[in-house]
Amino acid sequence: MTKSEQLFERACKVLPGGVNSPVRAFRAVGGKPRFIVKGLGSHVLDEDGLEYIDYVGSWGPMVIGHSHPDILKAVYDRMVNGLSFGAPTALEVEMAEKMVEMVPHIEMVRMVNSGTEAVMSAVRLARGTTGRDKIIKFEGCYHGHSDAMLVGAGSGALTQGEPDSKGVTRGAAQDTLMAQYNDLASVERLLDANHGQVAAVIVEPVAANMGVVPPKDGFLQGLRDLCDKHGSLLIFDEVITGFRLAAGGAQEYFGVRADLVTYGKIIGGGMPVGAYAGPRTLMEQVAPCGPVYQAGTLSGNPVAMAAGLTQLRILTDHTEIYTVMETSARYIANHLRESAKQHGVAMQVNQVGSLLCPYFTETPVDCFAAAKTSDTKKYAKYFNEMLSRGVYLAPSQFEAMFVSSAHTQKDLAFTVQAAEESIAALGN
Ligand code: KE4
Repeated sequence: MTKSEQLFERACKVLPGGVNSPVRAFRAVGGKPRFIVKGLGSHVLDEDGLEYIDYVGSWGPMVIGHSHPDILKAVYDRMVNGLSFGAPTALEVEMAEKMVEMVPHIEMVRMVNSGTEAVMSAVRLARGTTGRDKIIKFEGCYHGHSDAMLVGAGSGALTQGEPDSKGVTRGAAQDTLMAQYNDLASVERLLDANHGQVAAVIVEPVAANMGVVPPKDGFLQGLRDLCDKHGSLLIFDEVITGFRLAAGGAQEYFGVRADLVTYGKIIGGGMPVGAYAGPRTLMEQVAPCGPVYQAGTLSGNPVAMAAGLTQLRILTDHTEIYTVMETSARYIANHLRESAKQHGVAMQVNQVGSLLCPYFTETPVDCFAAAKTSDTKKYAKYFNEMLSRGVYLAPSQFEAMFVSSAHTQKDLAFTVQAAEESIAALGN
């Protein structure tokens, strides 16, 4: 047995499924997860000394690569003076000021500890400020595991084969309405049928939990217009797209204003951080200055702020990173398409900014129903072929490839060569 296999055997005795988050268990792709000991730049090393080019990047946070020296130094310098106080620190102020500086249309921020917590809190704020109960989300979009969001969810919930989780009560789910991504009519029907009852529409500006599905032209602006018409708030869940598509996230990238925005991943620099943000009129409704309660022992943790703030500062000081990442992602996408064509493998490749995803289907993937036509068994074989060649992809068809600024030309060339060989192997 390999060291990873030995660790997984032990893990399964004390951790549900041997993991602390379902998608890590490799159940959608078969085989056993690799236990990682080190990350540096675009590479990770597992317990058996095998090295991989990493396109998971902790599911998005590692946008400038693992173990960036400036981030490690900031964390060290902060933690030697104590890890957590449960009292305000200057770093939290600097972090919020930085986010307000980078992101259009936000004036205030509240830090939390995960994307789930950010979404849960933003939904409560939307309900509290509108006095309305219902929320519209999109089938196949994932917004974390709070009860109201585990209805028709994507990401790990999808591959579990039980999109609606056990334990979510009818009461918790009844106010969550389901629309179809890239289908404005499905949203309008729900808004009309629930006139005056919809607090918010929550959307991933790029759906990155059903693979990667970009918004059709006019879709996001259409949501903005529908929300304005119906007095509902528009929530952009930017846990993945925030600070990744552009310094100002999807609002900047697509030029569409959201009322509330949720964050995670990149703003923690690899540490557990989430946040929700918006205009003062909404955010001042949050306790202690308003009636919408939300709290957290480790919210704004100074060590996590040191990591996240350093990463944000690097992104704003080097905005060329965004062009570099998009160019790298487009390079991989184009080569995947060429290899699939060369070997007669049905493949669609969606790419937006530094996010991309290959689907094994003849159907262009512009919605959840199309994403589900992908041959997930073929994805599993492709995943394992790539893993065996030293390229670590998301262990599920319904996730994204995360390209970072740390992926070098050598990494890209290696990746597309491995992909060409892996795709060729699919044909056999
Ligand atoms: P967390 O609670 O996992 O920090 O964030 C939840 C969340 C919210 N919104 C969006 C758009 C998200 O993508 C996520 C979490 N993303 C998944 C990856 N698709 C996390 C990976 C995992 O669950 O282990």
